[in-house]
Amino acid sequence: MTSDDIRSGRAAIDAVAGAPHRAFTSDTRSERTAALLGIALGVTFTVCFLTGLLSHYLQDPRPDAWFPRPAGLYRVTQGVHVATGIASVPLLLAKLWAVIPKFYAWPPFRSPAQALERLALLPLVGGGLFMLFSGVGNIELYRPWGFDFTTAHYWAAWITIGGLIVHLGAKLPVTRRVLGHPPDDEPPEVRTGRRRLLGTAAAGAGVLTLATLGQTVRPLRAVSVLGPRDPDAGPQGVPINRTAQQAQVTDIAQRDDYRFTIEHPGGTTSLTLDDLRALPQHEATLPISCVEGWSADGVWRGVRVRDLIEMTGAGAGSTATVHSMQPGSRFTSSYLDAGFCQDRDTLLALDLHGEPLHIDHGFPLRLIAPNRSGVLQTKWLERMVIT
Ligand SMILES: Nc1nc2c(c(=O)[nH]1)N[C@H]1C(S)=C(S)[C@@H](COP(=O)(O)O)O[C@H]1N2
Ligand SMILES: [Mo]
Repeated sequence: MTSDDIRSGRAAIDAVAGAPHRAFTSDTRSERTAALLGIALGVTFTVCFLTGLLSHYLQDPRPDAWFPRPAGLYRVTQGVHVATGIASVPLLLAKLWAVIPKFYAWPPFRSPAQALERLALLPLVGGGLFMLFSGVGNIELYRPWGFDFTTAHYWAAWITIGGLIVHLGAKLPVTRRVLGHPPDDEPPEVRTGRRRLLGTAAAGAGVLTLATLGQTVRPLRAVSVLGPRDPDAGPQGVPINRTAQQAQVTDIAQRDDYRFTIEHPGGTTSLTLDDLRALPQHEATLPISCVEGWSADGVWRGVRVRDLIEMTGAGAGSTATVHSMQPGSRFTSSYLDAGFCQDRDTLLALDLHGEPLHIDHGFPLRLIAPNRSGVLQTKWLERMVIT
């Protein structure tokens, strides 16, 4: 390719891109708009990253530093994670729109520092687009990809945040300069143009957030056109993550000779469903808070884990792991540290909303405990190991 070819190619790009970007051709204008959008994105990305790290940690079947109270905390942090991710979509699109002439600026860099700054755009823009596309796809239950979502989303987050840190460092002086001096000499049409772009991005973020938050904030259900889960739709008024059939437990979960076994330091105890029902029953109103962004309250009734521990003679410092009869999958067991074991609302539930659990909600027995991600509320229990 000759330099003439490059020049004529650039002229063609300018001809196409020039018209929509007329309002952003001046550096000062694009800098101020880009800086404001950058701040908004810096906030949403950081909050989304931190709540995402927490969520990732709490999907580990054995998180060892977590606590049962306040009961609804995880529901809020995960709602914030999904909401900030969704609000980032229009912000990122507006930001790319505002800075697009810079992507084909020539020469691409003038100093090694600028080369580094521009290189960091690759993980930042590429990673950011990947995070939002995969995240939104996952909550919309649209998963055309062949990779494991959790692993890819987690590692891409670190790559994106690395790019963000370099970018913020490089842009700090510019941001300070453009925000420190209000542009009094700015032509009115520039200000109008910026207000329109920022207004559109903010409105887009607001509408998208409202349209998905209904998955977890019940009063917003009516406007929740994008959330695929209605928190009221499902057997017994609670959505289902994986059905008994999908988990291949339909037959074994309904066997007449069902026994729940407790292995403890003093031996093994085997309980029938009638035995479990004969024990003191307790009620707790607790949410299922799925990592996929939906959550729903349930009124659960069953046996306290701490009563079972006491019954076996194990001490109050005991920990417990519950196991599902579901054949091998990542989330077929769940660990309860001493704090969770002793919480009055940590139940092996037999009933939901006054009826025996629907088979898809974990009949005959499931774990339900406060401040916990949905993936750790194991269904179709057959065994508990106390140590
Ligand atoms: N054995 C087993 N338990 C499980 C799951 C599963 O796939 N298998 N899914 C978990 C997930 S991801 C969630 S969000 C909750 C959902 O509970 P629900 O289907 O009763 O609403 O169950 C959890 N318990
Ligand atoms: Mo879930």
